[in-house]
Amino acid sequence: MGRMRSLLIPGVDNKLLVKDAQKVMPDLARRRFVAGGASLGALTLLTGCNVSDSFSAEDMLIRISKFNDAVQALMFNPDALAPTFPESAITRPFPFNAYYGLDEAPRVDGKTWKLEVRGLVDNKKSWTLDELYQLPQVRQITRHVCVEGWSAIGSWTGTPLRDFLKLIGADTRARYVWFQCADKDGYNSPLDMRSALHPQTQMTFKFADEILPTAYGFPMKIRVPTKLGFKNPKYVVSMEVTNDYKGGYWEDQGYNSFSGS
Ligand SMILES: Nc1nc2c(c(=O)[nH]1)N[C@H]1C(S)=C(S)[C@@H](COP(=O)(O)O)O[C@H]1N2
Ligand SMILES: [Mo]
Repeated sequence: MGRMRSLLIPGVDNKLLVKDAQKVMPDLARRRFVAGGASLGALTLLTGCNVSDSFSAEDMLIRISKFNDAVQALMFNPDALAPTFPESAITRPFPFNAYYGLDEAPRVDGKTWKLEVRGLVDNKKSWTLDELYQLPQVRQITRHVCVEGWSAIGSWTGTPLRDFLKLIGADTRARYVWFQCADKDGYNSPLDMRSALHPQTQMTFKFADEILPTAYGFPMKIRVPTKLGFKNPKYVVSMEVTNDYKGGYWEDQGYNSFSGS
C-alpha cells in the first residue's frame, strides 16, 4: 500500500464504484462481498480484470450484475482456483509496494537467514535457504491485487505451502498460519488454514524465473493469489501454526483479515 497510486476510470470515485457494484450484485454475492470488506481490490479479484483497465464504470457494473459461475465459485468456495494467465500477460516492470520506499526494504543475508517454524508442528527445525531450494517447485502466472485498486500479473515459482506444512507435520486442523517478516518496524499477517492449504498458495523463491529480488521479498514471500496483496507477506522470517488470532500489520488497521475471494 504505502504511496497512493492514481487509479481508475477518470472521473469515477472508487468508493462510489464499490457502492454501485454492491447494488447490482446478486443478493448472496453482495452479502459475501460486504462481509469480506467490500474493497475495490476484492472487485478486481472477483471480476478477474483490473478495475482500472475498464473503459467505463458502466462496463464494470454490467459485468458485476452478470457475475458468472466462476465468480460465484470464487466467492463461495475458498478452494476455487485463481485465474492463471499466459506469459504475454505478465506486467513489466512489476510494481514494488510496501509501507516504505524500496531503499528501506530489508536486505536479508541469504547465507545466514533461516526460516523459523513454530507452534503446532511435529518438526520445529529451522530451514536454511539451501534446504528450502531442494524442495519441489512449481510456477504460476497469476494476478496480484492490491487493496488500493491496482493490480499486476506476475510469475512466481516456489513450493506449495501445503506440501511444506505436510512435510513438517503441521496440525492442519489449527486455524491459522501466522507469518512474521524482516521489515524494520515489523510486518506480519495471519492466513486462515483453508487458504494456507489452497493448491496455489506458495512459498515463493523466484520471480520471473530469477531468485526473488529484494523488491519482491527475498529470500521468501508467501504468494496467495486468492487473497489481496497485503496478505502476501514478503521477507518472511518465521511461520507459526496456531489457533490464536495474532493480528497483522494491515489487519490491525481495519483491513478485513479474510480479504480474498
Ligand atoms: N513484509 C512485507 N510484506 C508485504 C508488504 C510489506 O509492506 N511488507 N506489503 C504488502 C502489500 S500491501 C502488497 S500490495 C504487496 C506488494 O508486493 P510487490 O512489492 O511484490 O508488488 O506486498 C505485501 N506484502
Ligand atoms: Mo497492497
